[in-house]
Amino acid sequence: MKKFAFINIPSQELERPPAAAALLSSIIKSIGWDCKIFDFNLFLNSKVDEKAWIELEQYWRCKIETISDKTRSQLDKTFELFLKDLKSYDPDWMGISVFSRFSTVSCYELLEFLRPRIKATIMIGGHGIGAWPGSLPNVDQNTKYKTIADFLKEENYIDHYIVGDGEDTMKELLQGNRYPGIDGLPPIMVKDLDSVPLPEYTSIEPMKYYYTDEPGVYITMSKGCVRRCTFCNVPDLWPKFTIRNPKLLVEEIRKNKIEYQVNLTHFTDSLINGSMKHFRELNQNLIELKKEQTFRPVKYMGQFICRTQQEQNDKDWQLMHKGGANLLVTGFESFSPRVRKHMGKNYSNDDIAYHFEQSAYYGIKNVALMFVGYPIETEEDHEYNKEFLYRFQKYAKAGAIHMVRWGYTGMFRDAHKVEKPGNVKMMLDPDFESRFKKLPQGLRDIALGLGWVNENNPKLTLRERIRRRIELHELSVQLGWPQTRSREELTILYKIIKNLDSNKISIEDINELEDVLDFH
Ligand code: B12
Ligand code: SF4
Repeated sequence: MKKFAFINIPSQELERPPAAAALLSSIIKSIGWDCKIFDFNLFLNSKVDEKAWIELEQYWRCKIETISDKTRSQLDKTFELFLKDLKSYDPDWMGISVFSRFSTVSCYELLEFLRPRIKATIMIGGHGIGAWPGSLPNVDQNTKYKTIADFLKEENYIDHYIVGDGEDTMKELLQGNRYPGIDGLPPIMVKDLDSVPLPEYTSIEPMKYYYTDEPGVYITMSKGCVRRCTFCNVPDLWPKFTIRNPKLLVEEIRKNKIEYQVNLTHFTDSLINGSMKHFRELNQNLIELKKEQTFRPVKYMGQFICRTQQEQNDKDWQLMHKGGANLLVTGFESFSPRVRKHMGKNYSNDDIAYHFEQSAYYGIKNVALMFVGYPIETEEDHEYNKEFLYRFQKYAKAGAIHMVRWGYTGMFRDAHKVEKPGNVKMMLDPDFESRFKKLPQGLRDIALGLGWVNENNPKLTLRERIRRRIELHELSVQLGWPQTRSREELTILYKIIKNLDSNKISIEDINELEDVLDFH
């Protein structure tokens, strides 16, 4: 029997087991192979001291270019121990999961160590493999290759890479077939989510992870989105909305409770209520499951879209409550109907009020995602956002709004997506361009993403966007709204605004930008 070592690497949260490892290992087993998961992220955490861990986290995130000798020695020792474990398994193939672009440095380091020491055929996959290789340590301004994956393949660190969804593609590659997504072929989405086997956590039990309240797992109900908002990359990653049969989902939730004592499901979906029909069915099936005493504590959280009152009613909220809805991460984005319409969101302010009213009634918490400085946003639109804070303050105080995030102060990598004839024509401030010349490309793109002006709304300069962001922050604090991760973002914005007059924004000022502006 062929053996596959599936390796999970930093940087990833240690709150729950890695979803890709649990899912793809199960798929590998379904074709008759043996598969063992090696969570190098957790392994490393158990082997190095706290100081080294913190330094390494910075290193993985490209914040520092080298690590201290002490940390290096701990890392090298851990690599040796990890190699021992791997060798005792003696895999024919190895797969490394590169979760995001913050996993590329660790991927490169691990491969540099493992490649000469192990015979197995190596593949990589995950969202991070499309990142630019210039940010890797000791890879000088590597403009020859477009992505980390190309670089690693051409320089013989790996044998194969898979772009996009891994469910079908990995199986095809292991069976020796050519298939979209493999080694540079344009990818396609997973064909049928219902035929994918259920994930397994046998060697990565949820209890082993550093959960905040209680152990949980990630579950994918759907991929893609039913909308195409101007600022969002989800429709680019998954062009078609595809969803799993609710019965199978509940089977997975049941299995996770019985086998791993897990009550909490964290859906990875861009929106869990993308199809109202499926969502109702899911809740109905969960209500059935929860009739049995053991499953009563089962609950879920996930990203949500605000729906109009024509699309839902009180009964839907009751169903959600009974089905175990616990926390909804909801992108309301703006309280200005005009701004929302431009974004591609069609609910009204009354619909938002209804959403909060129902949430509060049924004890369902919300994280409200809001957007400051959208390209067509005027002073009047900004006033609407302030009104949002006054109008729904009672829900924030009562806990129905668990947190608000005033984020994304206007970063557009793909400016043409928000451009609409007549009201948006994006321009890059040329001065920013020259100022950011020396930054690594990945960071430069992000920094430049800040420097836009909409020719048709010229008053909305970077300075004005930052002013609005800070005003909303101050008002949120004054009204007692709990907020998410704002300290780092505001520190950067503050540094930028401080230096805007002298036009001396330096790399140090915006070094942490990537961490704070591109969250979701
Ligand atoms: C849950 C989640 C989080 C959680 C938990 C992350 C964790 N486990 O540590 C939180 C909120 C903490 C988070 C943080 C971040 N996230 Co996040 N996150 C997600 C989300 C919603 C689900 C991920 C998931 O578990 N999916 C389910 C599993 C099964 O899928 P998967 O891991 O993507 O794996 C699939 C493929 O990638 C591939 N694959 C994966 N590994 C392998 C390995 C091999 C060998 C092969 C062949 C294939 C393969 O096959 C799998 C099945 O299709 C995704 C969006 C999404 N819907 O996928 C974003 C997403 C992955 N996150 C993203 C980003 C940018 C981040 C952050 C960098 C944000 C930030 N600025 O801080 C951080 C980075 C994480 C870190 N700690 O450093 C981006 C990644 C884009 C990119 N190219 O880098 C995504 C795609 C969101 C987006 N719309 O852009 N994230
Ligand atoms: S912002 Fe939300 S609703 Fe809009 S396309 Fe992205 S995931 Fe879908």
